[in-house]
This record gives sequence, structure tokens and C-alpha cells, in this order.
Amino acid sequence: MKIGIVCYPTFGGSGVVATELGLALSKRGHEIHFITYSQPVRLDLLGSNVHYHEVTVPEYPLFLYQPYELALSSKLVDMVKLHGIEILHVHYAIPHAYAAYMAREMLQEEGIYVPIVTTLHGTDITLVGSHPFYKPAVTFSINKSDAVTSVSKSLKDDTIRLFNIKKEIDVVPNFIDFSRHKTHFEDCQRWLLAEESEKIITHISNFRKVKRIPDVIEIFYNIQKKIPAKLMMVGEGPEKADAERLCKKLGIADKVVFFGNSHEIDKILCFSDLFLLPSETESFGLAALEAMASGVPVISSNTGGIPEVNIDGVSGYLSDVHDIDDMSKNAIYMLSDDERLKTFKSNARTESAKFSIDKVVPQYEAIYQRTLTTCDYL
Ligand code: GMT
Repeated sequence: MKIGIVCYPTFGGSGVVATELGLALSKRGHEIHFITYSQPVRLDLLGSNVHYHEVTVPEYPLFLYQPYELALSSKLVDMVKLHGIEILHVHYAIPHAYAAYMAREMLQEEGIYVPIVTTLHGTDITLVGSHPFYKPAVTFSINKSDAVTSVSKSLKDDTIRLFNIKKEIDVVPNFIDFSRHKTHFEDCQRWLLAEESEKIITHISNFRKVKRIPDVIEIFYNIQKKIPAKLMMVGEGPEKADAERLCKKLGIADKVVFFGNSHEIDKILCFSDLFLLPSETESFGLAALEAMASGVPVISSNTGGIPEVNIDGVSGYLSDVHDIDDMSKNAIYMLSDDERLKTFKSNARTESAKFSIDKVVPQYEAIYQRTLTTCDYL
């Protein structure tokens, strides 16, 4: 199949999922066309089956806001016609599902029908999409998609609760491509960051309010009072500066490393002992799954889709959102006994295998096939 993939090309989870999916589909013989405003961060492999088309928005002084959706929908029309793309798979509803709908309408005028598969990722539904500013357009474009998928059962339930949805939603979970996710390094250079006796705790996110960054710092503050440890904070975002200030205030700045965005997530995870994800809400928690795949157990909040990934008492522990004491207690319990920690690490790896990409890609292929054979136009 010739598949057009639209996503946010940045470090966010939805862009990572879209990119890894596109690469896996290309390995299975499909022709993949990424259509985004810059090359996706994990797209390191441009081969004969993988193409990247940049969406540019010409600046015009009359516009206070440059019309990205318009540029994207025109680009989609052009690329579908030029490359014979058969399906558009858009990740994150805003504004991608809306732009794809416009493109499909324009193409239909010319006798071309391209079905749209929309994958809902989380904040496009729970935070941004349900805002009254966007809700009518998001509802409309979800209902007009030929197929809709969500990355967890929890996100499907949220979508049905928050929107008037008339389409069936297929749950297709996020995944790990174990062939690309490195778990073994000859020398992961742990010694550069911590003493042999110190445990390494890691948090990876886009440092937005929803991630509850101050909780990460406070949990670590409690841990290091009992167990020698270092905290690795990976990512960039609006909460980062305050987080650095909080570390100074608590007198732990020398125990916390702020990395910024990194292309070496696998390497950082390879020397981590514990992953913290105390988010307010999380439709899935791809960062937690990536940690588990590297054998890193997870201390997380019990919210959204996280309990579908992190199994309480097995791959880590779940606590109520903002229950810093419970999260700290569980972390200290795991870290204080090496044998126990080893068991949690091994469990985390085993649980992550349930989300192997090999189980997930065929689900998307079946959905593509279904939209091609059942779309209204045929
Ligand atoms: O984590 C973020 O805020 C980024 C966001 C995105 O769309 O890139 O992540 C969402 O999609 C990920 C991939 O499906 C999920 O793993 C994250 O849980 C979800 N984030 C939230 O729901 C807050």
C-alpha cells in the first residue's frame, strides 16, 4: 500500500509512534510518505520506501496567524496525486484530521477517494480537543474519518465521554520496535553520571504541566534522603526552568542532571534503575513503555491508560495522582533491595514484550485494508 503519514515531527510521543510505525510498515513492503513541517526526529532512515515531504507555510504580512491547516491540506492533495497515495493516516486529531478531511473533499471533486485513518493520542482529546474552542471541529473530523483508532482503552472511553462520537473506535496500543530499541551497550558510561553505589532515577517528558514535574523532583528528594541516588531529567518544555529552581531550593541541584532533548534515550535508560511518571493524565505513557523495554521499572500515577501498561506490583507501582508519599515509599521499597529490584527490572522487560511492534503493525494494516474496501465512495 502507499500510505501518507501526517504527524507532529517533534519529540512528543505521537510523532515517535507515527515515525516508528511508518518505518515498520516500510520494512513490510509498504511505500511510506511522511508529510510534516519538518523531518520527524526519529526518522533517520530515508530509503526507497520512505519519503519525506515538507509542508511549508509561506509568510504573508496580512495574516496574523499563518494558515498551517490550509497549507497541509493543499500539500496532501498534491502528494496524493503525485505519488498515488492510497490512504492517509493522521496522528493527533488537531489539526491533522481536519486538514485530511479537507484534502479528501478536494480530491473527491477530482474523482479520487483517499480514506482517512485518524489515531487519537491523548491531549488532542483530554486537554486541547475538548476545549470549547476546538470541540466542534474535532468532533466533526473524528466523525468524518473513515477509521478512528485510540492508543488505549482509557482514551477510547474518554473520547466517547467527552465528544458526540458516531464512529467505532478501534483500540490499537502503542508499541516498541525491539529491532530499533537498543537494550545492550558495551559501555553505557554510567560512571560518568553516578557513583557505583548510587541508584539512577530517570524522568523523560516534554516538561509540560500535565507531567507534574515538581512531583518528580519531590519524589526524588524523598528517595535520596534514604538511598544514594542521582536523577536524570530528559526533555525540554515550559516547566524545566522552575524544576531547576526547585532542585536548587531543595539543595539537591548537584544530584540532578538536566539533559534537554536527547537522541540517546536508549542509552540513558540502559543505566537507569527506576523511571518516574507521576503525570496528571496520560493516555498511554509511551515513555514508561520505553523504560520498561530497557528493563527499567516504573513508579507512576494510576491515571488514564498508564495502568494498561505499568502493572501494579509487577513492572512497578501505581499511586493516586499527586500522592508523592506513596510514590516515594514504593520507590524506596524497590530500590532498597537489589534482588527485589532485579525482579522488578526483569518483570518490566517481560511486560513490555506484550507491546511488541510485530503484534501491532498487522492491526493497522487490517484497518487500512478495511477502509479501502468499505469506504462510502466505492
Ligand atoms: O506526552 C505528551 O504530552 C505528548 C503527547 C503527544 O501527542 O505527542 O503524548 C500523548 O501521546 C503519546 C503517544 O500516543 C502517549 O503515550 C502519551 O500518554 C500522550 N500524552 C498524554 O496523554 C498526556
